[in-house]
Amino acid sequence: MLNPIFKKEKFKKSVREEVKNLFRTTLEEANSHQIYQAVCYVVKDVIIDNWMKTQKVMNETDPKIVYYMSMEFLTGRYLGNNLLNLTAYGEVKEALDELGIDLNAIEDEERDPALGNGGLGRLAACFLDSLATLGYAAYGCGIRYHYGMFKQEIRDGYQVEVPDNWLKDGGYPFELKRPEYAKEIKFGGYVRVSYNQETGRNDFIQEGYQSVRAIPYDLPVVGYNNNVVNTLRIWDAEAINDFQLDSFDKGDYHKAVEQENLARTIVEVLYPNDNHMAGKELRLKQQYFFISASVQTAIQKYKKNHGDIRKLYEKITFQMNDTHPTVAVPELMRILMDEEGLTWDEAWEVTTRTCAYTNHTIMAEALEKWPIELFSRLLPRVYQIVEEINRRFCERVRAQYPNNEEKIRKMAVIYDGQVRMANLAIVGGYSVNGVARLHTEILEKRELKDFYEMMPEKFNNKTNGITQRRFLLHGNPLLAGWVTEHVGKEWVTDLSRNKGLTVYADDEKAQAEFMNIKYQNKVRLAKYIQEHNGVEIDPRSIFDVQVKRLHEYKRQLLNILHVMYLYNKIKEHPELPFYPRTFIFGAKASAGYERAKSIIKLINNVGGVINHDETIKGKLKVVFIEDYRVSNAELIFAAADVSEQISTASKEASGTGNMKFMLNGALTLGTMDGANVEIVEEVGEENAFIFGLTADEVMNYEQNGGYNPMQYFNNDPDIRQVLMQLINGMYSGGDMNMFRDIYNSLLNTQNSSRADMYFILADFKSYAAAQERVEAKYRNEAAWARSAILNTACAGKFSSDRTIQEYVDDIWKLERITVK
Ligand code: 26Q
Repeated sequence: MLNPIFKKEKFKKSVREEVKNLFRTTLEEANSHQIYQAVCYVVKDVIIDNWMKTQKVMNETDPKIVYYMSMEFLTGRYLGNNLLNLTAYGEVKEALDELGIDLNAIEDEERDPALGNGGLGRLAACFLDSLATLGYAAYGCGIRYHYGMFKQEIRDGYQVEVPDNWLKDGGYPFELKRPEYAKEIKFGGYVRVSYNQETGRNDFIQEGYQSVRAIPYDLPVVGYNNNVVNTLRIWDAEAINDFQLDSFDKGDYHKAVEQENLARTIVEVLYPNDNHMAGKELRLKQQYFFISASVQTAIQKYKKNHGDIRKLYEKITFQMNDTHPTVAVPELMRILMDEEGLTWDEAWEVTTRTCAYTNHTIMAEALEKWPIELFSRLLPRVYQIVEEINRRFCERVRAQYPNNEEKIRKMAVIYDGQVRMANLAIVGGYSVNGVARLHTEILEKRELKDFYEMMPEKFNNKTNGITQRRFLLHGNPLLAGWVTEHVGKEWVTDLSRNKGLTVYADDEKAQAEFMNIKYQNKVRLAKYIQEHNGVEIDPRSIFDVQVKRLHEYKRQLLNILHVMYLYNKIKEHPELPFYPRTFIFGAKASAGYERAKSIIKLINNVGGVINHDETIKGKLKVVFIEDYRVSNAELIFAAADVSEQISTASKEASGTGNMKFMLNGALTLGTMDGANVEIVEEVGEENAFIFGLTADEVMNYEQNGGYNPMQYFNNDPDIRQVLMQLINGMYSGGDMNMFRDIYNSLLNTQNSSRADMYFILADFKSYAAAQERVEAKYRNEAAWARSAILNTACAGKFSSDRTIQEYVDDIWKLERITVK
């Protein structure tokens, strides 16, 4: 049911009013940004009504609530998505049309909130969308970074990081500051123990600490067509600068200044590391800051309506998005014991029935470990609790596995001077899940084998998903309309309906329509690339796309080396048939990741040479899309023919881009890694291009000390030619050193067991052969169209609605709410 506010005449009047109130100007004189803001405020009015209604229903029906705790929420823009979920997009578009305003242009005025790095942060955003749409009570808990993921500019082929000041000119239109829910967060100092006559127990009192005030800002999470509005609560920091220091420090000017500093720095910026642990003190402060605030809030809310804190787990679950929020375990223990007066055993019972942990990686360099010195200095009371958790757990391990120190070495929470957050999360929670079937198997059989053997009941798989509302309904309106024509509108909340498209896979008319829509989307992307990158590309060429964070394990390097190889082939054999191909890249490298940055430079330089070589008659193009982010991702997925998912098998826990491409009818070119395995299972191997070593093969090599890439260099002239071109100046204006580090990483490094750690040369030929199958298939338009339709048809499993329902059934046990 359309809210009357969106009736065209009413809506137009409201926008006029809003422009007048906000900017003291008329609609005719307002600029696009002002109109964008006015439209947001009109939409926000509707949302706030539903928000309050949802709150009311929650208060009345008292459902169990999941708190999804995450250092990252990569939401992307709000306006378009909110309009769609309110089912008002069409009406608003028409109303604005009548005013001579283009809704797309208005949407483009919105900055992307980029409060996340990549997969993990975007997953959190998809989950919130599905939770609200399915009608489950949920809070997202996160941080209001003042600077999100940096903006990427490419200058002379190099990545340059530009700060992302997403809050500049007056904050964000959809957020709501809630100062009345502020919480105090304490850092440092020491713990004084004092015997309490009344309780007969010790009190633990933190003294000499510094503190900051955590202020929540709420963002609405609008469910699709169901009046539900959940909350994403992100915490900002303010100084407690009224000099109300605890009694020991009265008048301590120096300390007051330090506290101001702490407040200013703590939420200043998102760490731009993806799949890599930065052991920085400030990062641990950020973690405790938002976790303590969120846990305090959850307990306070629970106590409003419930008497017995021992039953907290009946109404609350804390889902920890990777180990980053794991300090929730000891923080909950602390509050239950020190503030609520529970015994250790009582508090442990509650905590281990409330907390649950999702693992997103097995890569050693991403596992969070904190030096005891740092952890105990920053969080003295929390550290005491972690020590006791560790002591009791080791006791259990020793009882179950006598004389087996190997078990302690692997499973202890504190070991070798470090607090191991994954172990803490596993021990302190009731659920441990991986994010794709293969990934969970690797956790159970290898990485977390000892834990799995000791507590198999905790382990489960939840294959990731994506929201079809952003990545098809919003991002690809043409295909969304086509799907609706063929299977009805229900796919928007039930993606399994796409299965109904299967019968059209061989239908000539359907194939032509599908391919025409893909073509229109390729034209749209070509225009974007022309405008933003100044490169002209041919929408009739095959669009072969790899967009994701830049990481060696994701193997953008394999892709670009293969492009260099193709270029050699075309130059040597200009007479051979070659179907025109455009290789499209988009990727940010972490600021300190030098090799990743060199790979970006290499991609750009290869593009620079190939794109300007007239002799190859436009057969090959390479483009690097600057500043890959949620908003341009929507355009990119819609326009892709080939989805590059080429990680070293076993390294990519799931991948979620792979699902977005599939939904938009791209064919996967990938290894048997992460969720690719399940994608191929759904769509059939004949509708994808699979290549390369398997996860078992890779892990076996690794266990036996690696493999020797030299054999490929010595025995394969194509590979040798491409590698030599890294150091002969061909792509570096004669500079033989520009790409030498990349070359070395693949070959010698004095130590062959650390050469080509991601098996690029081992997989090269198999990849090239798969690429030939891509070309052969594309030449047969009917065959390609058939496979493309089947990809969209078989994407149902990969809706985050399905994923969330599994979390609800197996882990969270929530009941649905209904609003109005
Ligand atoms: C840790 C400590 C200090 C600083 C930063 C970090 C950090 C930050 C982000 C560590 C890891 C991340 C991000 C990880 C991530 O995005 N993982 C991806 O999660 C997706 C959702 O499950 C999966 O699909 C991807 O396979 C996985 O790589």
